[in-house]
Amino acid sequence: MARNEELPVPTYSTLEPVYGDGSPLEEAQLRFDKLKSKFIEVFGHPPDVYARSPGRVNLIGEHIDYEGYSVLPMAIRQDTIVAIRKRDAGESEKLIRIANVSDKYPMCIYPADPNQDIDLKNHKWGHYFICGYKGYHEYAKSKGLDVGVPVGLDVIVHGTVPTGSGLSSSAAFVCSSTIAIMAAFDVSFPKKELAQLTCECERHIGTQSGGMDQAISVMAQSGFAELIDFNPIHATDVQLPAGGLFVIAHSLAESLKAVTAATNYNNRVVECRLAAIVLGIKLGMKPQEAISKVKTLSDVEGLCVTYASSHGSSDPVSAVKELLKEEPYTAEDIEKIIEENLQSIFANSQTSLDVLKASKHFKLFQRASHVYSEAKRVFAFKDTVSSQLSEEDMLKKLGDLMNESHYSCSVLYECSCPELEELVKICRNNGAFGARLTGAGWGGCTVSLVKENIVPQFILNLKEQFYQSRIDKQLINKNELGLYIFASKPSSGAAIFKFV
Ligand code: NG1
Repeated sequence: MARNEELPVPTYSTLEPVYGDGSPLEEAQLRFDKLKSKFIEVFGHPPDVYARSPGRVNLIGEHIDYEGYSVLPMAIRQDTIVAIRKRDAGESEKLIRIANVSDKYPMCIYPADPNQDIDLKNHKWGHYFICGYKGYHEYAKSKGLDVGVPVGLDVIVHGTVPTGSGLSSSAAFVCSSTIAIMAAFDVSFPKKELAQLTCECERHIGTQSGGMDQAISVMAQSGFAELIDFNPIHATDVQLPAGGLFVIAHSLAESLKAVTAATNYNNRVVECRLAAIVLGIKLGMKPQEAISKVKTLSDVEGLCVTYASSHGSSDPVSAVKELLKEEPYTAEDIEKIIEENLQSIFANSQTSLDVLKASKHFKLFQRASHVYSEAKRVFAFKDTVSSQLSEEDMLKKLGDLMNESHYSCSVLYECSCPELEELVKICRNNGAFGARLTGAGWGGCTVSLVKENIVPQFILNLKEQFYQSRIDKQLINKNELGLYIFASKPSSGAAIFKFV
């Protein structure tokens, strides 16, 4: 049997294979009906095809995918659906018109030119669709496919993944857009190619994303979390222990990743690259060699381990402790070590140059310590899940690893925020085995591992201790609480729907 990642995204003619039965199916049916009627109302025709892609919660392995390390997320049931109709070459308007079922998002109109630049200074929600559009064309061309002359596309979107929540609403949107475009053009790629291609698509928005979110959104299997490896992309099913559930809770601080990239997300990507180059040089590489060859911390892990083993350890963090200083480095400090000016290293990447402009110092020790220790925790988590421990001991051990991960994200990687800290504390006080921020951080959600039989009480307690004061201040509406706190089981990945 072909491996999951070699298969194309499945195409269904009914909703059951993805949405199951009962109320989830009824809800989905309503969403699709609404999409279709809105499509006809706005564009005068029904859509040709629909694609859906889910959000995800990352259980462990934060900010290490772009350093080449494996991560362990699971897909959630919330997803983005994109309905699309390709206009005929003869139809006059060569425009991409993107509307949304929600009135919060006004229609965005773009030219059909796949080589257009995305105006990053003027952020619009429709840009994420154009990421998929550009990425699809680049990839199809690189594979020698005839993409024909640009034609107009009519598109309507409906998403249920809360935005800015660390649950990957952006990847759900980029993946569903790319898959809808492919389906509209009658093209299909295996999931592993699609996972890589959609990751590159999303970089058009200006974040130097790793590939976790797109990989899980495309490759998830219902009932399993996935251990995702990169270079090459590969997903291994991970059966989570019975008796525990993951509860996702929103801190209500919105993380605007694309807007804050220069000081937050991309800043960390640049700091990791600099830490890796400096480590490479301290471990014997010539500066020029390190600059040209070392892209990520995983590239110098071998050197760090060799160094550590000559000092009685096998842990790359011990090399970091010996070789990097804890005080933040200035640009001049680093330039002295690498014998090159920082601008020239990143000359090909405008988003990295933006980071340099926005940063006065670089915390190389802290970032490298986080990445190496977090990478180890992912495998410890995976090993614990497949160990012979009793259910209770297993859940405790997994919880401890989640707590350690949060500490590292908060203290070493500094991607937490006061609201996340408050919420994590409340989750732990109410019986979670472990609780941590999930996703990029700086706002968004926490994920807690909770004994299944206390989940309803846990949710009630969080409502009282975290959300009630926010409801009183009218930050959220009490009827919408289910959008901000919910338990989730691993859901299925992307799918295409063609109804006859
Ligand atoms: P979210 O939580 O979707 O912003 C981001 C990156 C991931 C990963 C995590 C941190 C994108 C699309 N996703 O996720 O690749 O690096 O942060 O672990 O940029």
